[in-house]
Amino acid sequence: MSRNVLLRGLAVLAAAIVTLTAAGALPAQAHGNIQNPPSRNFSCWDRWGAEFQNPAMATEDPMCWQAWQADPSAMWNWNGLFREGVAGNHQGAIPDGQLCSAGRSNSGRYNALDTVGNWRATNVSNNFTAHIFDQASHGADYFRIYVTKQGYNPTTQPLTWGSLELVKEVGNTPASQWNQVSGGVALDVPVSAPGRTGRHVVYTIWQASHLDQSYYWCSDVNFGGTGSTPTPTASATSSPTPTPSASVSPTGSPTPTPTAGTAGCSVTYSTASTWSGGYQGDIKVTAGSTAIKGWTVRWSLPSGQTVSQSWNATVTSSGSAVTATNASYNGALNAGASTSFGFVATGTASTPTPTCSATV
Ligand SMILES: [Cu+2]
Repeated sequence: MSRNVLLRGLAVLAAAIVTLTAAGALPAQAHGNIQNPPSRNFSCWDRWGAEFQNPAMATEDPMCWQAWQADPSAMWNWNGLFREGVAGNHQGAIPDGQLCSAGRSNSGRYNALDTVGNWRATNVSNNFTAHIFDQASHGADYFRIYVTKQGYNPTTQPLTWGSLELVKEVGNTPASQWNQVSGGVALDVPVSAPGRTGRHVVYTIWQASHLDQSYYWCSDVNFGGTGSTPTPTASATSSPTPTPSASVSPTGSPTPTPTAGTAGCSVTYSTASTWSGGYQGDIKVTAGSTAIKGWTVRWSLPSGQTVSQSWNATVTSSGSAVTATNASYNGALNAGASTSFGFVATGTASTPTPTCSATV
């Protein structure tokens, strides 16, 4: 976990204490989650934890909004979505339609994650990498990663065991074999889910090794939804070769500060998390003093880096130059309003200076 995330966590914790109405809503300390493609509750925490009472969420991100309204502790405890004592009989323990809440585990804390609707989805290619974060170095007896079959529509159908296909199994993997990262250990699991396009759910089961403790995560994905580059793997052949190009690189001008009285848009960049060989960046777009209809953000990557995944924007790259344009649902912003998008890139995190242009 990066310092940014830790600091945000502290800010969120402070907010939680102020607004705490139910006991037991403090974050648990030592579990984990899939951070990419992010699970529903990790994603909602990541995007909205610092402003979970912002009413803009109701229109910008209604599925996260309903989850926060139902039980904010499902997001504060993004790392605690597990059951115990299942003895490997996951299908017996979790009824159809309750897969994303681990069968209404933890006294129903996570029930809203089962709600059917248009959850924000992460754009992935058919070969992608599952990035799993384990704060307590539990390690894994095994992982099972399922992806829904082509034809299943997560925006209108409840998730059932019959809608899933097991596409990846990982055997016993003690924490010593995971990557050491800030705040714990992490494992990158290559996943192949051929023959799929559009919206799907990735369902990950992590059988932790310290107890009979099983974690269940629903990640919303969109196969082939962008021009983002494929997840880099040794066998990838279609990754563009980064070629430093002064002519298409951003100008490197300082990040504009959101200022009242300025038309157009401005951006702020933050590194959400880092791990060995990659990092996640978040970019917040804020409209100026007038409403805008769409936005384009440009920045440059250090030589050799590529963007492998993105969400809430269409991200394309040409050499080291990256261009992100708004998704259909987050282009229109009222004066002073903000939205954000994210991406995963290879390499070591740097601090880019994105620029923003708006259509009005
Ligand atoms: Cu734990």
